[in-house]
Amino acid sequence: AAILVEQRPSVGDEDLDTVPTPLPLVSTFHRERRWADTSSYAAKKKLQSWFQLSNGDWELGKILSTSGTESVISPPDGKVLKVKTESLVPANPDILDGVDDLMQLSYLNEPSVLYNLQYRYNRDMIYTKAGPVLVAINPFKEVPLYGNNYIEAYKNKSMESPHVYAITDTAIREMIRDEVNQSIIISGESGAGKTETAKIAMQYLAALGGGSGIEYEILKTNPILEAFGNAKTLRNDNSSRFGKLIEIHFSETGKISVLLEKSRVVQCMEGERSYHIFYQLCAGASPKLREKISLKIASEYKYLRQSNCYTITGVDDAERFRGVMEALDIVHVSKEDQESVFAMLAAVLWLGNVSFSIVDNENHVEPLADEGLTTVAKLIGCNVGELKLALSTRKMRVGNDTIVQKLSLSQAIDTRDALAKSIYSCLFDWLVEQVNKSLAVGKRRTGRSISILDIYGFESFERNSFEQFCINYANERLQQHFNRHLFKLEQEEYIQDGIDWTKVDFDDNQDCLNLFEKKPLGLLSLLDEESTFPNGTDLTFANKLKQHLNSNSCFRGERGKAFSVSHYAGEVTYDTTGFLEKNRDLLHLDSIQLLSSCSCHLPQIFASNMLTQSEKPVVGPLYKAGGADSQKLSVATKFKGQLFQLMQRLENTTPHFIRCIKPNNSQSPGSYEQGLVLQQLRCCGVLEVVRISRSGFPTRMSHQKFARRYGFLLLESVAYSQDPLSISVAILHQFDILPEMYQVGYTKLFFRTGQIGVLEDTRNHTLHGILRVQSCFRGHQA
Ligand code: AD9
Ligand code: MG
Repeated sequence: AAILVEQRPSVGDEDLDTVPTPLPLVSTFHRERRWADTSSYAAKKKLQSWFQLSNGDWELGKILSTSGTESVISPPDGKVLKVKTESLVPANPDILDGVDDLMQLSYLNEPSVLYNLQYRYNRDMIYTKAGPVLVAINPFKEVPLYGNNYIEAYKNKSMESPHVYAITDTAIREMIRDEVNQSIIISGESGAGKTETAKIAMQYLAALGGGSGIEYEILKTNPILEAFGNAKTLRNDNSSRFGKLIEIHFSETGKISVLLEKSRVVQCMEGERSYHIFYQLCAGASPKLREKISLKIASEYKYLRQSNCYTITGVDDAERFRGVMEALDIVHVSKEDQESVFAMLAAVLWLGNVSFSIVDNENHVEPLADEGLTTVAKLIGCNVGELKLALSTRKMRVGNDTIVQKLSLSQAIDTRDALAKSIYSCLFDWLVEQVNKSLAVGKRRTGRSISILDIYGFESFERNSFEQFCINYANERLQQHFNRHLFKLEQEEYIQDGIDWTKVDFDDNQDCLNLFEKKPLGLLSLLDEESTFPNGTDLTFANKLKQHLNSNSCFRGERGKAFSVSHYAGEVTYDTTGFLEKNRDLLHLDSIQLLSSCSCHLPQIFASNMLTQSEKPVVGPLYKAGGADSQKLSVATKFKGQLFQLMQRLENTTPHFIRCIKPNNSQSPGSYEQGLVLQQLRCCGVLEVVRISRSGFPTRMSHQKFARRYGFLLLESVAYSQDPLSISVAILHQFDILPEMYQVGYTKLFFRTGQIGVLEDTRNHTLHGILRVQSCFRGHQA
């Protein structure tokens, strides 16, 4: 080493001592060692290698020499550094820079993957394959990758670089080829680009539909769902606060199902916003509409004022409002109904302004009979007295008697907020129903479908509450679906079909799911149990968790009312403040009765929907809170139920996964933070996927299907009496598919990536030829 260093006069030994000391190996690296023996690699000096800076970033350097445990390495800036030999990670040759599938990398380690993605990202190639998974890095700017020319190119296969269009195209082809429903599952952190990606996939489907299809209609309804279901958060100016599954039935009808976070209506954090539609309405309503629904400017409303944020840079709320009205026209919501929708929104805003005063020496309260109260009554169509009563008392049944209980200030506020939330969420459900109805007009639901899932991403904030708890639980389930498909099922299939295969480990998140779902001692059960106790508080809930769950390795009790969960994507600390209230989400019968007595038709519809909902026989724990007359499912249980339904729908489809990655936390273009990207890659298992796909056999087909599909391509006619396997083998020989590229299982043939392409091409060409001949023939006859 000394000799080499001396050859560079500008660098002395002192320099070597002051260079940043590379960090020790990070724990995940034990895995990658399997892929490369670093010491023998480092011995081949002059090769490029990765070393880690003290800030954790990786840098490329040339190995100048290696002596035992130390190596001398020279990064491009001309410095010379001494590093621990074992900390070096082999780099790929330049020729592999920016490969479009990570499977092609000779050295598959974290820095190489990070570098490859960054290399592409810097050139606006935001999509990269990781075996079967598409990795999409949010550009935070417009990139020239979309539109009709691109769609055309992917459609006729003249373009093959990784793209959402390509994945969508594959889904369509597989749907037709295998006659199986497909799903495109888009995941990633908040702000990573899921919703945009879903729209891009829809664009492709819409273009294939030829411009009149259901996909266009769905695209056009987007402004409605985004206005009512998205909001500005600290992570994303346009954050979806609902999970969305768009189901497109070919070529019949589409359907959208959703799960909405409704607490945002009444509270949100500093710097965030409530749902876009409130601000759009306040900014964009015509003077006539304003007068009709007694609308003021956004800052007049307490619900909107609390977070101190009214606008989003670069977004014109008034203009968006016009877009929403157009979209409502498109889904055939009449002008009259639209006005009712806006009246309901105004009612929600005015409800937030209702305030209370103490009326007796037991601290019972009544709402002030001011502008807020009278306007709400006018907007929903009830009289002020009834509204006042509904917000300050609660009827309770004791034995056969009904007694009227007066409310304290905090009870009254909860009642008011619960009413506001339920009006909003009923409104949202009603709109989704209108959208679905309009999509279903005159169409029958048969045929195959493609579903696109865009669900809120994993969230971890400074302070995490009930909403994050639900969202992260949903993501945990989704992650399991991903794992199951890409690892478990894949490997099980190999083993079942008897092919040679060494098992690859993957991170299973079953323990974490058990922590949530186990009965009776899981997070959800304990939450529901505590919610039914009249004296249950957030603190007693937290204590109960610590008492029962401390032995679970995914759980950690924290100080006070907090606890932590080790999610697949990292540890999150939850603050239980507000958990019970949000989970109970009581809407007392008094409020429902109030709505049903209103003269306006939307409140009536809402009330009847709520009643039928709570009367429905439901599986799962029902509870009566505080002996009140409300009987319904807790929010968490309902959420879990909806989630299970969703997963069940997905289970019956062939999934295609898109992993969205957020390259920085500032929503700005051109910035790529290695650490942030790495953490996301790790937690979504991208590296493992590549490893397994590289060593595995991602394409498979039963002997029968293979023989049927390609048998006609055989040059020598193999007797048709022959069994499918013999025909298959004959095809494999004819096309010179190398023995290491496939395996013959008991029932299926397994292929390494890219093998089936030649066969498909030949088949398509041949078929095309045959069709042409046929149509010529018909032409002659005619
Ligand atoms: V959340 O979980 O709903 O909070 P998403 O849905 O993952 O989140 P979203 O799709 O809303 O994120 O993307 C955030 C922002 O990134 C968008 O508003 C765009 O400004 C930006 N973005 C994302 N994808 C693209 C893209 N392909 N091209 C350009 C993009 N900009
Ligand atoms: Mg979104």
